[in-house]
Formats: sequence, structure tokens, C-alpha cells
Amino acid sequence: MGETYKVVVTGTFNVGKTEFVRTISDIPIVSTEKRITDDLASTKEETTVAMDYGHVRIGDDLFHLYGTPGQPRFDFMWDILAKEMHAFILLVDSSTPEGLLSAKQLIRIFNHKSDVPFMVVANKRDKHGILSIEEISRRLGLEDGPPVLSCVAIDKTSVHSVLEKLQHLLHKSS
Ligand SMILES: Nc1nc2c(ncn2[C@@H]2O[C@H](COP(=O)(O)OP(=O)(O)OP(=O)(O)O)[C@@H](O)[C@H]2O)c(=O)[nH]1
Ligand SMILES: [Mg+2]
Repeated sequence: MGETYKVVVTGTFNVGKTEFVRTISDIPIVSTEKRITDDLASTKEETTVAMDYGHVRIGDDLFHLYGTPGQPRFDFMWDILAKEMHAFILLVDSSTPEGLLSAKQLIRIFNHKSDVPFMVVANKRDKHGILSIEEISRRLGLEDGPPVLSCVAIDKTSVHSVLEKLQHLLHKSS
């Protein structure tokens, strides 16, 4: 018999949380994306205001995936989504150092909510001029912490491989 896991996918604005859940989900995701009307509209058209939900079976296990909103003004959702989570994934955008300081704080915030395994994932590795994994790790203060994994959230195989590593971590910690 497999296990069922609740996993929260978090990170700052525009790092690829919705894409990550959408790419791997076995069902069409439930999303709460709304048109951006403020100055962030130049970055993209829509942003998550409450959550993304999808699920995927990996081997015998079922993963319920909850993407958080990235903008701090929707941070009231974080507590709700983190309730009874088994693990969290912190995504960062490899193509810009912007947001890495906030990502560092997010790791602390989510670790504080619950003592569960977590993984730090450098997304958008397909882009040009990206930061090295070592640089991202250093900026997040994780030199002595967990390894930073590479990911391309628009590629299903890549997301699958991240979740397989998380599965391994969860099996080890149970
Ligand atoms: N090239 C590339 N683009 C990506 C990747 N992951 C996400 N994107 C793009 O980055 C943009 C932001 O992705 P989203 O999934 O909306 O990001 P988000 O973290 O959910 O954003 P918020 O909910 O607004 O915080 C979209 O245009 C995605 O298609 C990736 O691995 N590579
Ligand atoms: Mg989103």
C-alpha cells in the first residue's frame, strides 16, 4: 500500500509554482489565477491569489500538490495551505537574484510552521544567463544545508524527477 502526501509548493512571485503543479498533475489543476492590474503586469498577465491544486501518483504514492500565491499580500493563505503538510518545496527562479533574499525568509517561515522535510529547487534552468547552483545556495544561506536541485517546470520529466527525490526523502524520514 502506498502513502498519501500533502506537499506545499511555495516561493516568491513568478518563480513557476503554478507551472510546476500544472505540468505534473494527473488532473487539470484547480487554479485561482487572476489578471494582474498593478505594476507587476509587465512581468506576466496572471498571478495566483489563493492556491493551485493538483495531484499525481508517483509509484505507489499519491501526492496532493498545493501551490501557494507568491505575492506577500496573499500570505494569509500560507498558514491555511501549510496545515498538516508532509513536506514543502521552495522554488526559486534561477534567472534572477531578485527574490532570493525573500526566498531565504520563506524557508525560515515554512520551517517554523511545521518540522517537515523540505527541498529547495532552482527552477527555469533552461533559461540563458542563469545563476549557478552554488551561487543560489550561497545566497539562500544553504552552504551547509540541503542541496539545491535543478528543475525546468515546463518539462514533465524534470518535475517528476524532483518529486521522486522528495518521495525518497519522505520514505527515509518516516
Ligand atoms: N523558461 C521557463 N519558463 C518557466 C519555467 N517555469 C515557469 N516558467 C514561466 O514563468 C512564468 C511564471 O510561472 P508561474 O507558474 O505563473 O509562476 P508562479 O510562481 O505561480 O507565479 P505567482 O503565482 O504569480 O507567484 C510563466 O510564464 C511560466 O510559463 C521554466 O522552468 N522555464
Ligand atoms: Mg502561481
